[in-house]
Formats: sequence, structure tokens, C-alpha cells
Amino acid sequence: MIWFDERPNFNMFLSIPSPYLIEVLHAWPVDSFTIDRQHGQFDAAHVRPCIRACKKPVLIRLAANDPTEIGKSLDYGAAGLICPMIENVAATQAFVEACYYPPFGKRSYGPVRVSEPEGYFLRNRQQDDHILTFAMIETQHALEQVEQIAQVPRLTGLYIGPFDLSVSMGLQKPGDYTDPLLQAAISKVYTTCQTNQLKCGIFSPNPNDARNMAQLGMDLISLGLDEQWITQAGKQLIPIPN
Ligand code: 3PY
Ligand code: MG
Repeated sequence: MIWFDERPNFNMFLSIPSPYLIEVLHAWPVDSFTIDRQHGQFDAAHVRPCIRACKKPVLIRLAANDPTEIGKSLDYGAAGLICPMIENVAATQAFVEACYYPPFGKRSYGPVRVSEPEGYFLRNRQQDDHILTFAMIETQHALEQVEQIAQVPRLTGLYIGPFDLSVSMGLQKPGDYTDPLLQAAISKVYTTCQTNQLKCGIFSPNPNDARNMAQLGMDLISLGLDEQWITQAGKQLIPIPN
């Protein structure tokens, strides 16, 4: 579990596959990290050493809804998975089933990395009900079916991708939280989560938007990504006013 009190879990996406950088980024006051296999620079071989470098819970945003990648990600010790570009109920079911061992699911039993004594997030047959499974709602099609998607058994929550979602909805500007149509979409997903007792997560790289999302009651808020904040900090280095 990654929630210990009433407040949201504040998360940071990682796009740079460096174990050393990840150690350094523990100075940032976030609660968890998400290794981004979809748009980050992580290849499969990068994931294991980077998870090992993390002393906070690690989620993995999958590159695709693929049972092999799902099994390996959990074997490495991910606390949970975020599955991108979910389109419908069948894809959500396939995702969740790939996360669980039989009899509920179809995951293959191979406790390699996670059986190591120093592993942070031990997973075994008994513990697999703690896996966090987030289905990303980031297409118009998924938004239309969100009530059905939310009823897939053992889904932990829905995770909103405001950038893809606004592109898919044909909105003017990607990820513009001031757009009333995107606001309505966010509200629809959030309300669906409330109705179905699911957690709701969102990618929110602008601090003002993130604050509003925390006020709304979001459970998981990703505050952007490593390269965004490193770049931003670097731009303020020279102590001369322009
Ligand atoms: C999106 O907003 O589309 C995302 O995938 C955020 O990571
Ligand atoms: Mg996306």
C-alpha cells in the first residue's frame, strides 16, 4: 500500500534510467516514483537496477498492456503498475489478470528478484493482493466506457492521462487543465472512482493544477517528471536577474 493517511500520494515520473540519479532524487519530498516505460528512456534491462536504487515505492507505467512485461515488472518488485492507453473492459481485464497468480489471474510464478532478502517490496503468492493496478483513462473511447471499466474486479484505480485524453477529445491544447471539457472529463473519472470505491490518479506536472487536484480529492498525483524539474532548476542557476 502507498496510502497511510488521508492525503494523496505525491508521485514523480522517472524518465532517465540512471540508478545513481534515482538515489539523488530521494532528496525530493515525494512519496513514490513511477518508472516510465512508455515515454521515458527505460528499456527493459534498465528497470531492475533502477528499482533496486529506489527506497520509496515504485510504480511502473508499462510500455504496453503485455503480460510478459507485466510479469517481469512485478517480479522485479514494482509496488504496482499503470497501464497506458486502456480502451475497454476486455483490455482492463487482461491487464489485471496478468498481474495476479491463478486462480484469479494468469501471472506465471517466478519469484526471482523479489525473493532476494534485501528486496523492498516482497511479492509472493500470499501477498499478491497488494499489487496496485491502475488503468489509464486517456482516450475518448475509454472515457465513454469508464463506468464499465471501473467495475473490473481487483482494479485498484483509474489514472487520468490529461495530455492524451485532451488530444483524443480533439481539444485545442494538450493537457490544458483550464479547458472546461477536460475539467468535465476529469470530474467524470473522479466521480466514477468514488462510486466504485476505486483510487483515482492523475498526471499533473503544473503545481497549481496539482494543488487543485489534491483539493478535489485525488489519491495519486504525479507531479511531472525528473527531466522537467532538472531542466527547470538548471535554468535558475545563474544568480543574475535578466
Ligand atoms: C498523459 O497525460 O497522456 C500521460 O500519459 C501522462 O503521463
Ligand atoms: Mg498518455
